[in-house]
Formats: sequence, C-alpha cells, structure tokens
Amino acid sequence: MVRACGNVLKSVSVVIPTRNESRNIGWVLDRLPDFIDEVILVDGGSVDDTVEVALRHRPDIIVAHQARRGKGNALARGFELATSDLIVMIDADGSMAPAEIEAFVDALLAGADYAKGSRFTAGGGSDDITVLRRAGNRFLNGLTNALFGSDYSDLCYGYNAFSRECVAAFALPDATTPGEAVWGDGFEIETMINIRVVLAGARVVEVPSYEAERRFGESNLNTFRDGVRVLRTIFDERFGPQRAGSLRPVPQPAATQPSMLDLAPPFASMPTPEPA
Ligand SMILES: Nc1nc2c(ncn2[C@@H]2O[C@H](COP(=O)(O)OP(=O)(O)OP(=O)(O)O)[C@@H](O)[C@H]2O)c(=O)[nH]1
Ligand SMILES: [Mg+2]
Repeated sequence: MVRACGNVLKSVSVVIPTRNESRNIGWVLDRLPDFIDEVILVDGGSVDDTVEVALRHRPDIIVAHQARRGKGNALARGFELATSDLIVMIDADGSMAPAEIEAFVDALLAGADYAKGSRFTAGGGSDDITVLRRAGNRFLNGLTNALFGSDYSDLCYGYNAFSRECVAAFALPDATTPGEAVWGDGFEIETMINIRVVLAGARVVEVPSYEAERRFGESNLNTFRDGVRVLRTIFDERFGPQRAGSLRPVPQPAATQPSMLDLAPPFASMPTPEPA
C-alpha cells in the first residue's frame, strides 16, 4: 500500500511476463519495493524452472499460465487478474530496475493516469539498445506523436505503470480464450496501449528509466519482425476501420485535456449509435 495525498491508501500490483527466466526472475522479485501488495507472474510455457524459482523467492506470488502465445497475451492476462488500484508492468529479465517502481508510483500518485518509462528523457538511458533499434524506435515514436498528438520519447519500452481504469481503455483482446495468437498478443501490445491511453484522454507522464542488458538468456524480440508489427499497429490504430482511433476523438493538447478518470465511464465521449 502507498499513501496518496489526502491520506488515501492505494494498493499496487506488479505484473511480470516470463518465458524461460529462471536465472533472472529471483533477482527481480528480491528487489521489488516493500510496498507492493500483489505480484502476478504470467508464464508462457517456460521449459525451465521459472515458476518454481519464483515461488521460492516470493511464496505469495500469484502464478498464471497464458492461454495463447506472446508477451502481449501474458500481459493482458496479468492485467485481468490484477486487483490493485495501481498496476506496474515490468520484464523478468533483469533489464529494468525494480527500485524504479517507486518513481512510477509517485507519478501516478501525483495525478498521472499512465506513467510511461523512457530511456530517452533526462535521467534515463540504456546499456542494451543497438543503433538499429534506437533508429527504429525514434522513427516509430515520431510517427506516433505526429498521428496521435502524443509526446512520447520512447514508444518501444515496456516498463510502465497505470491506474486500473486504464485497463478498460486498453481494450485488449480477451486473454483467456485458447487458440492461435491474435493481434495484440505479441510485442505490439506496448504500442497499442500507449496509443489507446492517449486516445482515451489519459494524463500521460514520462518517468526516466535506465535499461541494463538482460542478465542471462536470450531475447525473445526480433528487431525487424517486431518493428514491422509496431508499424502496423500505428497505422491500424489510426486508420483501421474497427480500431480505437475511429471510435474515440483524437485528444486536444494536454493543458485542456480532462483526465480519463474524470470521464465516467472512460469511453463516455464515444458516439451513441443511432437506433435502427
Ligand atoms: N509469458 C510470456 N512472456 C514473454 C513472452 N515473450 C517474452 N516474454 C517476457 O517478456 C519480457 C520481455 O522479453 P524480452 O525477450 O526480454 O524482450 P525485450 O526486453 O523486448 O527485448 P530485449 O531488449 O532484446 O531484451 C521478459 O520478461 C520475457 O520473459 C511470451 O511469449 N510469454
Ligand atoms: Mg529484455
């Protein structure tokens, strides 16, 4: 529990997707701040002992198994299960410092709906990003800002925190139906939710973050394939017929923009369909 101004207590859940992270997950769990109320690990068919190691390091951890493939499906499942007021998403590979969670939570307590980690804002950095990935991220980030009026500096970084009202704005596919992966189940989830919170009028604040190299093991991300998925996500969200962008107005500049929390329900501004 953390104390917000006005002495309101807020609970905090952490959602961690894992795929063969037995050598890293203990390091992450041991470093979570003491105020965390709930830790949800969503495993994607690990063939090592990720789950056993996690339970040893954090006996109260909630373990879930994802229904389909991909980091996006795992995160969506974790968000469905999270019961706290505030939710933090963090990777299990040790590249994101758990101690930074405090800064993310502080940003939410100060009034943000969505605290976006950034390696490219003052105080952030990376030991891990390649020249190619940096250039790709910069291009995709600029395109997103141009099409949606956002002010992101690091679109493709998955260390974020948000109030639970944001989960409705994410409008993610149902995570529990088994079968083939659907759109949103892959690494594109990060771009999808970054765009959808902006379209919903959420108050977005960037939090500087330092990315280390993953501690052990192999990356699951393919720079080219996943870069193309991010590009498709941006175009789909902006121009796709059934996508969020066609349902919700592009928000006005931040100063005049109400918080998403002021809109009840979050999609209050959606047009009401004409009766047949
Ligand atoms: N449950 C689940 N977790 C996944 C899946 N793919 C990746 N992950 C986890 O998602 C997190 C990020 O994956 P990484 O492979 O490190 O990808 P990345 O951090 O975007 O890329 P790098 O910078 O190359 O490490 C890690 O905690 C992975 O274990 C998946 O299909 N299912
Ligand atoms: Mg990683």
